[in-house]
Amino acid sequence: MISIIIPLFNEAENARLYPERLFPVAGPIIERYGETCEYILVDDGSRDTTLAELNKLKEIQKNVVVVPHGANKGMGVAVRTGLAHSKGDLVIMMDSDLTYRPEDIEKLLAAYRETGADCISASPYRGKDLAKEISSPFRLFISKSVNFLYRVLLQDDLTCVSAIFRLYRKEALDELILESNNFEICAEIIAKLILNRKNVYEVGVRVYTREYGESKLNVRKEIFNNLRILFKILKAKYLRQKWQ
Ligand SMILES: Nc1nc2c(ncn2[C@@H]2O[C@H](COP(=O)(O)OP(=O)(O)OP(=O)(O)O)[C@@H](O)[C@H]2O)c(=O)[nH]1
Ligand SMILES: [Mg+2]
Repeated sequence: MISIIIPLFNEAENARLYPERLFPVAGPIIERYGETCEYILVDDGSRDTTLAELNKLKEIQKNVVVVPHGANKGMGVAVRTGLAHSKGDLVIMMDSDLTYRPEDIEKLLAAYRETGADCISASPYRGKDLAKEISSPFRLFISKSVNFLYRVLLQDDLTCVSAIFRLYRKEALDELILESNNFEICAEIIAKLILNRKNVYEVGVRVYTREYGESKLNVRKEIFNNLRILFKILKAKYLRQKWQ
C-alpha cells in the first residue's frame, strides 16, 4: 500500500480541488502499478476552513484519513504526524498546493520500479526549464546556493534537498529519528538517508506556481534552519558525532 501524506496549513482553496485534480489522477496511476493507496491529510491548526474541507473529502473518498493537529505546530511536525498515522510500505509526500502535479507521481513510481531506491526525490533543477515558474530570482538564488552547500557537505550530486515531493520506502524512514519542526525536515530526511548510505535517486520534475492561497515560506527563518542542518551534517560526517 502507498500512503500519500500531505501537510496542510490554511489551504482550503487547494483542498477543495482534490476531488477534481488529485484523487482521479493519483488513484489510477497507483492502480496501474498494482498498488492501493490511502491519503493522510494532516491539518496543522489551519485558521481558515481547511479542516472543514478535509472532513468533506472524507465523506466522498473512502481512503482519506484526516489528522487534525489542533494548533499550528509546523510543517515538519505535520510530516512526522503523517508518518505516524501511515500504514503503507511506500510513502509519497506532496505539497498541498499542487505545485508539484499529481500526474508526476507516475515519474516517482517509474523510477522506483526501475531502481528500487530507498528514496526517489523530485528536483526541478535536474533538467532544463523545470523551475522556470519560480518567478523570484532572489528565491531561486537562495535555493540554488543552499543546495550547493548540501551537495558539497554530503559529497553527493543531489540538486534539490528542499522538495517535499518524494517517494520513500517506509522501512528506510523508520530507521531515522527526525527532529525538524518546519520546512527543513525535507533536507534533514534526505541528509540522514545519505549519511546512512541509503540509495537516493533524483528525478527531474516540473514545479508550478501556486494558483490559490498564500506562501508560508519565511526566507530568513528558512536560511537559519538550513544552516543548522548543514552544521549538524558537518559534525556527523566529519567529526563523527551521532545524528540519527
Ligand atoms: N502542516 C503544515 N504545513 C505547512 C505549514 N506551512 C506550510 N505548510 C505546507 O507546506 C507546503 C509548502 O508550503 P508553501 O507555502 O507552499 O511553501 P513553498 O512551496 O515554498 O511556497 P509557494 O508554493 O511558492 O507558496 C504546503 O503544502 C503547505 O500547506 C505549517 O505550518 N504546517
Ligand atoms: Mg508551495
